[in-house]
Amino acid sequence: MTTETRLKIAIQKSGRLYDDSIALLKQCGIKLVRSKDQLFCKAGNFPVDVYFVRDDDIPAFVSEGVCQIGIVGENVLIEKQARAAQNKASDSDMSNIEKLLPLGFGKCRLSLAVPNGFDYKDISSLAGKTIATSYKGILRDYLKEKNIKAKIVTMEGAVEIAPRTKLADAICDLVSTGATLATNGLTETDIVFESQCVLIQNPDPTPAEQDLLNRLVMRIKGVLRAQSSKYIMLHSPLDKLEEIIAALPGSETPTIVPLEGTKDSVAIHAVCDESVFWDTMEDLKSKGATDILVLPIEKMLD
Ligand code: PRT
Ligand code: ZN
Repeated sequence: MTTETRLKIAIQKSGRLYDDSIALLKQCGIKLVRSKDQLFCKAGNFPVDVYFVRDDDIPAFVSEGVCQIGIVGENVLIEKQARAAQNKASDSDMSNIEKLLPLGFGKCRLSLAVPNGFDYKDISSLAGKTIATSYKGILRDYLKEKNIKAKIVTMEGAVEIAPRTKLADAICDLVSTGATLATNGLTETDIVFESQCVLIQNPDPTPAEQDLLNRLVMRIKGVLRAQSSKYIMLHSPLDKLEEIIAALPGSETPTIVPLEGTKDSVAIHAVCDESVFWDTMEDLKSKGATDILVLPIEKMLD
C-alpha cells in the first residue's frame, strides 16, 4: 500500500489572521470544509492538511516538523526566535525556521509609546524606566542595540493600561490604526519592528513534500501578484504610442492590437504591476488615450 504525501500547514485557529489565511488558501484552489472547533482539516482537492492552532504555537509546529509550513505574523516568529536565542536553556531552537515570503496581510508595527505629556526626546528618555510588553524578546534586543538599560515587565494582554495603573512608564505593543493608543492617552514614539504575515517553512521536508510546497508557493505568488496587478486596456493614437506606453505604471511588455476600421489608432493591453489610480488614468487621457478600461486580475502564472 502506498501512502499519499500530504503537506501539513499550520494557520491561526481564530483571530485576526484567520479570515485572510483561509482566503489565501481558497484563492490557491484549496477548499476546506471545517466545522466549528475542528482543529484539523483535510483539503479534498489538493494534498494539504490544515492544522488550526493559536498563532503563538505556529512557529513551534513548524520548527518541530509537525507541519512543513505555517502562516504567522512575523512579530510572533521573530519574538519566538529572539526568546529562544536569549534563553540558552530553551530546548526548542526556532532558528531553523525559514521565512519564505511576506503575504501582504496582518500588517502592523511593534512600537514604543509613552503617556501623553511624558517629556520624550529620544530613546534615551527611556533609560532607567519600566516598559510593559508582550514582546520582551524583541524589545530586549532592541534596547541592547540602542544601548539603553530599562526594566521590562511582561504582560500577556491589555498592555496599554500599564502606564495608567503605574505598572510601567511606557509600553511596547502592536499598533495598526493607533486608535488604542489614542484612547489610552498614549503617544507612539519609536517603531521597533514593522510586521506582516509571512509564510514559514521547516528546513527538512522530504523531496515529495518539497515538490508539493513548491507548487503551493508558486500558486501563492500568483495570487499575490494578481492582487497587486491590474489589466489595463486603452486606445492610443499611433503617433502617441511611445509616450502612452511610457506612462503605463509598472508594465513591461504591453500588447499592441490593431483596431478594425482605423489606421491611426491601436489598442494597448497591458498588465500593470502597480495600482492604477485615477491620476494615472487622467495622465493617459491627457496624452491622447481613450476608452481606458482597468480590470482586476484573478490569477497569474508565468
Ligand atoms: O488566540 P491567538 O493567540 O491565536 O490570537 P492572538 O489574540 O494572540 O492574536 P490576534 O488574533 O489578536 O492577532 C494575530 C496577529 O495579527 C498578530 O500577531 C499580528 O501579527 C497581527 N495584527 C495586526 C495585530 C494587529 N494588527 C493589532 N492591531 N495584532 C494585534 N493588534 C492589537 C494590538 O495588540 C492592540 O491591542 O490591536 C490593538 C491596536 O490596534 P489599533 O488599530 O487600535 O492600533
Ligand atoms: Zn496569540
